[in-house]
Amino acid sequence: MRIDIVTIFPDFFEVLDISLLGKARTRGIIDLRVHDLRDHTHDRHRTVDDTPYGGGAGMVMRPEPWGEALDAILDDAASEHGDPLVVFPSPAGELFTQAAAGEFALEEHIVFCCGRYEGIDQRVVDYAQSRARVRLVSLGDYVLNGGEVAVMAMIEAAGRLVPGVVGNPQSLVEESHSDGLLEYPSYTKPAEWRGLEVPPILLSGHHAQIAAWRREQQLERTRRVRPELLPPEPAEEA
Ligand code: 6GU
Repeated sequence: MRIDIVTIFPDFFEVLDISLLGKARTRGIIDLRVHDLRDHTHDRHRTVDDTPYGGGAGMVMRPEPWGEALDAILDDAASEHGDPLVVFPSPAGELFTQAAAGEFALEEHIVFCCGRYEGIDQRVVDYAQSRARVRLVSLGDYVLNGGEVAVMAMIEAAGRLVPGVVGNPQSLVEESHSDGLLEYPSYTKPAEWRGLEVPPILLSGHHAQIAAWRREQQLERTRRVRPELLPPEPAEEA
């Protein structure tokens, strides 16, 4: 899988050299390339932003450097990688969910465009749409200063679903959101710690009862903190 990131803060992504994603890169499973948007400016101050048409607070990212950066990546990839997806992290986008992470993991080539300031000139999105499939994706209902942290989260969530990145595929099946519910609580040795005991059922060796207990824990947790994830209760008879 090829991933390109365009940003004014390329150093942000150095952490992707470490951990599971770093290993996937050295092993050639993920080909990740980070690009400095300012390399596509041509003025002495390497300007990437300007004041918004129509007025208002903040600055908007100018379209020209983005157009050049996208052309360079998409032209370079055209022969090698099929049908790219261009992702704009944006609080105005669709919600990034486990399902979206799973879809990203199936892509051959994703280009992440990290906006800063009040956003990117809308024509950049329109232009990208003329060359590739485009998705605007939000991490949640809060505002970050830029797309970098959001892209890091999306790459981590999608990257670990790419075959070969996570060692034991079963660990992907038994985690929060994989079945639409929150994960059950986990315990390891010692069986008693600071007066706190591991639930005895987990020490019983009764696999079916353990599975049933874990399921109940998942349902209880989900009801308590994320009831909107549960299927709607059947309506009462009149
Ligand atoms: Cl993807 N970008 C920004 N700037 N803020 C966000 C976000 C993305 N998702 C939630 N807040």
